[in-house]
Amino acid sequence: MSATSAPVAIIMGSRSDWPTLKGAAESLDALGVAYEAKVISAHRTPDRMYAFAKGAKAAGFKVIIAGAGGAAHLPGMTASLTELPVLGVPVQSKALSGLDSLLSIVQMPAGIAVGTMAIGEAGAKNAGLMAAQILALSDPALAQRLADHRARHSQAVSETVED
Ligand code: RP5
Repeated sequence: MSATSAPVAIIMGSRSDWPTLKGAAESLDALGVAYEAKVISAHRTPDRMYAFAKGAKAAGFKVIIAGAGGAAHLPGMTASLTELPVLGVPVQSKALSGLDSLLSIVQMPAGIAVGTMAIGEAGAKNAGLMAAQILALSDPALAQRLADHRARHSQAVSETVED
């Protein structure tokens, strides 16, 4: 895998996951954090998943956001192949509304960690924020942008119930 200047990789099992995972991209855009987005399926492109996960740290990535739906083994399999932190986003499935995705990602046996987010767009947006928070531990300028972002988020909440 070629070197990257983006600290975050957003990977997903299908192009059909992008409408959900772009929530993570939007959070990262808002905070000025670069990312690369790729379609990598654990069961349809296992060799691509293996090559990506094994090479991700050496390529320069610091955090991986992995989204998938249904039998969503992409986050756990990726986490098993890299020491980088992996944030799993359960994509809302047609059959079970994402409960299948959630349980597939969240129930990791002890020993390999995946940080599991909420189902769907909220989970993807929060995955972007969490990735930025991890990076901000060693990036004071990003920490300040995060603090400003939170302040704006808070200020947007009106105390009154009517306009
Ligand atoms: C999973 O199957 C993907 O993560 C996606 O959420 C789901 C459906 O994929 P498509 O059939 O739309 O490609 O692997």
